[in-house]
Amino acid sequence: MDDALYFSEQHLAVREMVREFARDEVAPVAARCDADATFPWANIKRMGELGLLGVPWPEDLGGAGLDLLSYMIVIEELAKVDASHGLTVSAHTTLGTSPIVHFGNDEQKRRYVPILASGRVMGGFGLTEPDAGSDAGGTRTTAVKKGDRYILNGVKRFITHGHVGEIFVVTAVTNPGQGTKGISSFILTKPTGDPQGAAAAGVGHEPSLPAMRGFRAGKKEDKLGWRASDTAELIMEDVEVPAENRLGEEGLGFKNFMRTLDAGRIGIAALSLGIAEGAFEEARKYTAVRKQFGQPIARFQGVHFQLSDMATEIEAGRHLMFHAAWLAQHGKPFGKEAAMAKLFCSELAMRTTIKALQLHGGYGYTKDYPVERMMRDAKICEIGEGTSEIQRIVIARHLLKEVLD
Ligand code: COS
Repeated sequence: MDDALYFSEQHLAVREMVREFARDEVAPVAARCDADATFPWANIKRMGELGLLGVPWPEDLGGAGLDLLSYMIVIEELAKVDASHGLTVSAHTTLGTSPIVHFGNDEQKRRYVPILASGRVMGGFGLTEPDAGSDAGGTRTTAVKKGDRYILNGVKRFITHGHVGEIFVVTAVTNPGQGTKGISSFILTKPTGDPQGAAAAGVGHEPSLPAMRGFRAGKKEDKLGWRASDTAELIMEDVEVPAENRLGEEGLGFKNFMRTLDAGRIGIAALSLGIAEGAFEEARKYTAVRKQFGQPIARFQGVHFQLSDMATEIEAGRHLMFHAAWLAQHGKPFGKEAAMAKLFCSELAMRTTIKALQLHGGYGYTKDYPVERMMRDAKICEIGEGTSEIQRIVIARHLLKEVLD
C-alpha cells in the first residue's frame, strides 16, 4: 500500500515513534510476559507518557489529540511485536474510554477521561456475561432504581482489565421485558486488583475514585494467547451506583455499546493485521538464513508461493482496515466495512501465523522463536469483540437491508 494514500507526515512520525518503542521496550519483555502471564505495568507507564493510552481523545480531556488513523497505526505497530500490548491499548481506549467520550455528559467526561487517557488507571467494558456472548442482548445483570441510586447485581465475563482496571462501563437491564431497549449502561469504579504491581510502576491506582462496595473482580482467566493482557470476571453484588453514573439515557445502553463495537472492530482488525505482519516478517527473515539441501530455504519455489500468498493477503487486509478507519474518521457509515476488516484480518492473522510457523519447521514450535506466540495470539482475534460468525451476520444484514426492506 502506498503510504501517501492514507498517511500524512504526522502519521508517519507517530508510526516511527511507536516502532521505536515496540522495538526497544516491548520486544525485550514480550516472551517473558507471555510465559508468566504478567501485566506489563512498566510499559503501561511508558505508554501513558508517550500518549499511547489516549491517542484519539482531545487534548483538553488529557488525550493526544490525534486522529483515528493514528490510533490504528499505534495498535498495528504494537501488535507486530506483541499482540497483548496492542490489545491493552485497544481495549482501554475503544472499549474502556470511548463510551464515556461519546455518550458521557460533560461532568462524566471531565471526571473520568483524563485519568484514563493519561494511563493513570486502566479502563474496561462490561458487556459479555456467562449467558450473553454473541447474544449481547441477553444481558442478565440488573439495575434497579432506588431513590437517587441504582442497585446492580450480576456477573460480567472475559472482561479485559477486569482484574487490573479501576473504571468500567457496564450494561444492565433497567426495564425488564423491553428486550434490548430495556438495557442501560453505567460507570462503575473499584480499586485495582494488583496494587503491588501498580505501586511498583507508579500508575494503575487513583485514590480519588470511589471503591464501590460489592463491585470486584472474580476469576482471572488463564488464556492460550494474549497472555500479557488482563482478562477477568467482574462481579456485582448489590452495588449502589449513584444515578449520576448512568451513561446516557435509560434504554440506550445496548445501542451505544453496539456503536462502540462497530469502531472496536477496526481496532481488532488493526491488531490482527499487526500480528500477521509480524509473523510474515519473522518468516521472511528466517527463510533467508535457514539452510536445507545446501541453500537457504527462501530459494525454493514452495517457499516463494507461501510468502507471496501471505504478503498479498496482508496487502488486502491493510486496504480493508485503513479504508474502514478512513470512513469512520470522515464521519461516513463504516459498520459494514469495519465488520469486513475485522473478519478478514482476524482470519488472515490465523492463516498467516500458521504458515509462518510451518516455514520455521520444528523450531517454530518452540519458544525460541516468536511465531508460536503469534499463532496463539491470533486465534482469539477470530472470537473477541464479535466472532467471525457475528461479523458475517453484521455484513449480511448490511448487504440485504435494502432488498429485504
Ligand atoms: N449501531 C447502532 N444501533 C444498532 C447496531 C449498531 N451497530 N446494531 C444494532 N443496533 C440497534 C438496532 O437498530 C435495534 O434498534 P431498533 O429496534 O431501534 O432498530 C437494536 O439495536 C437491537 O438490534 P438487533 O435487533 O439487531 O439486536 P440482536 O439482538 O438481533 O443482535 C447482533 C444483533 C447479533 C449484531 C449483536 O447482538 C452483536 O453484535 N452481538 C455480538 C456482540 C459482541 O461483539 N460481543 C463481543 C464482546 S464485547 S468486547
